[in-house]
Amino acid sequence: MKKILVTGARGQIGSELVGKLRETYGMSNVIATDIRKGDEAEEVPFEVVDVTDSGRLFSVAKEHNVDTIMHLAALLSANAEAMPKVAWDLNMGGLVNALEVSRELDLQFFTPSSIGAFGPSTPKDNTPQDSLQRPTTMYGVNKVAGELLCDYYHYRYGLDTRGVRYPGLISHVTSPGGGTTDYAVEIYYEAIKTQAYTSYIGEDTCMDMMYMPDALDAIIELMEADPSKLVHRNAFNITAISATPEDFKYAIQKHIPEFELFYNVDPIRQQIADSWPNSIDSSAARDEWGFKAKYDMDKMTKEMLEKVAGKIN
Ligand code: AKB
Repeated sequence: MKKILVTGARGQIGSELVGKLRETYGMSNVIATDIRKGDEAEEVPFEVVDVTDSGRLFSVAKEHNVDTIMHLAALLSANAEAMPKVAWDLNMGGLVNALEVSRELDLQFFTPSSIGAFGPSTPKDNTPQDSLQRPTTMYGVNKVAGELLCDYYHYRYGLDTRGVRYPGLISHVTSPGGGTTDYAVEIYYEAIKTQAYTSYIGEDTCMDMMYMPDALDAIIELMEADPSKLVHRNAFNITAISATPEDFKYAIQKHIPEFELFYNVDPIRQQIADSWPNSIDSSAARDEWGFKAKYDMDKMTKEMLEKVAGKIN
């Protein structure tokens, strides 16, 4: 049975991953940590940890006797572009601290990369697992450096590091905040609230997306995968849906025919989106550890609209 410490546990992925891990491995075997204190009613174990404080991270990991770190604390792309130095300090400083703690305590390690690790010179369609990575955003620079660092800790120290490149993640539980793909979550809330949405991403811009349950399953499946089958270790391309804002509109209109989509493009986020792939090839993840998404656009849209309506109405 695993004993897992999750950083960034109150973020978009962490707030759902902790519950899923507790269902799978037991309540007391998942230590949620975040820089933000939880509310009183929050389920324990929970510890306040700032990942840039390596001493604190080490002592919490040691005290709880964990065997795995899932390191999620990071700034997303648009926030990282607005605060590049803060992003460097948090995204790289936090990662190297989490890797060092894992090395010292010999822990299994997971951290996500992103489609943001690709850049304008990467092949845009069906982007291969191993491809040109010259991103032009601070987030992308952090993600490529992070992928390489995780590979380095594996080759240099034999650490069991694993990771995926996430597309935009869509969830009705916790909003993302500060990402380029956030429109794909906001659109569902506005569809329910006002039957209209103004997208800051242009109508023809295609990006990969995934519904959160698939994203969570991917972590558990990869961490449980037989290491002898893994040719890659970190930064597996995974995807479920390649879509433009117009594709979301058509999917939503199947349930809310009066839904309207308008555009007011934000040049900064559009430039980031334009530097990312239209679609990525996830065959390495499928072949090496059996990744397969369960949600396509229609299945996700039906569930998102039901869940968001249940929250709002
Ligand atoms: C973002 O938009 O920054 C993230 C990502 C694709 O990594 N959702």
